[in-house]
Amino acid sequence: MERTYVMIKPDGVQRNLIGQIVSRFEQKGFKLVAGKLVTLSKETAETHYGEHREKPFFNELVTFITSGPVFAMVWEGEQVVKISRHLIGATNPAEATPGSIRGDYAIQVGMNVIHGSDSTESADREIGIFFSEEELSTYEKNTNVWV
Ligand code: DAT
Ligand code: MG
Repeated sequence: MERTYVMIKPDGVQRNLIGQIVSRFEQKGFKLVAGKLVTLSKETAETHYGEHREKPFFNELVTFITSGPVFAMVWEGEQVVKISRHLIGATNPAEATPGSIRGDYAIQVGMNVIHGSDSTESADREIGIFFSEEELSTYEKNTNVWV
């Protein structure tokens, strides 16, 4: 079954949005496989955002993402990577549709509340950065047949 890496950024944690955001993924029908509150080191942040190393906003991004605890999660389900990106909304909250997480909770592109993997390859890579195999729970839900 497909898995994705989702991370509530320091602004989302500080603004008490963990519960509401987790609820959206639960209500959609996805399964929580792992979750923890963690403060990223500079090295972990630079690895996670490695694809943006040459971008002008890279230093600002690393400073922000390491500024306080993030809530790191792994969610599982059919097409969870693509559907999570829809739940999350466009990178720039000014373009994110109302009803999406960024559309409802964020204003600035630099502080857009949440991260979600953009492909199954990114998901595998990012899950590997943040979680060990033992931290990923394998279990069945009785609602599987309905959702
Ligand atoms: P996403 O988080 O939607 O996958 P991304 O991978 O292009 O977006 O960028 C990673 C993060 O970097 C993004 O969530 C916020 C920040 N960022 C992107 N573009 C930016 C910009 N033009 N100015 C400032 N921060 C930016
Ligand atoms: Mg991205």
